[in-house]
Amino acid sequence: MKHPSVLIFAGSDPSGGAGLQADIQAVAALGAHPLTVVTALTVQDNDRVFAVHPTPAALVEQQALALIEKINISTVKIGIVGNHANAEAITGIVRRLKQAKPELHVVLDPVLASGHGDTLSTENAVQAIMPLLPVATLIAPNLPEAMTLCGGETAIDKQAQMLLRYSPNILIKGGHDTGVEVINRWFTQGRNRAWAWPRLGGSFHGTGCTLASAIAALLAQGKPVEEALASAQAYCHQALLSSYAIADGQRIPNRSVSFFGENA
Ligand code: PXL
Repeated sequence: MKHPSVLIFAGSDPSGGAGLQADIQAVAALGAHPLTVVTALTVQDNDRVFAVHPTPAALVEQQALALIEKINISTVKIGIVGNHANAEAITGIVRRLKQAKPELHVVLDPVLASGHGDTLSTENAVQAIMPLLPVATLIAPNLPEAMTLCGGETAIDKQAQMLLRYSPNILIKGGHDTGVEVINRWFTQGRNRAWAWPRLGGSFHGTGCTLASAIAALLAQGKPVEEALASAQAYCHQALLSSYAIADGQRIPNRSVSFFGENA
């Protein structure tokens, strides 16, 4: 029996708050192994993104091919892709994996901008990620992303219906809303569920990456989608409760927080 591996496509965040660095910590903390294909190098601190340099698409493909030819992939997690050519390359890899393993889970964090609204793509971010929507088995947008992906639609139920045309599971995350609770809504064929979490003060760098990677790590270990979503949110909440500051500004989720996997 081999350790379950999550194939991560993401950008490097030198601040260690978001992106690949966050993904590695979260996947490892929840008991899976992170395989990391770098899609972009970013220049940033814990608040602002100053530059994004996408990896050449051929190199994204080569990194992934070397891994998938040898290692069994339990789940795929996709963060920023950098540009459209990389999205196409990743889509090709995922389609190939799905041919061999149709039940493969693919978690897409459709990142359109950083927490501060800085761009994380060198092209129109929505057009860049479109090829990935139909290969995802879970799309997890925050509220601004859901609205933008759905052409300005503001009603969450309608956003979910539009996104369900692409993918069987949609998690619309309420972190950008106001109110004392953060409400995350899961939509799937035949079953919807919402989770409410106390809204914490302050702002955080890499919350979305942490959650999506935690979900992927749990799916990689065979957890059903609903259980993976519930436990990953509980873990993410713990990571935020014990977050720490490395400078003024956004705090870093503590992804090494001890977590025993109970559902909240
Ligand atoms: O949290 C979204 C995100 C994803 N990937 C990278 C990032 C960020 C936010 O800053 O820098 C590389």
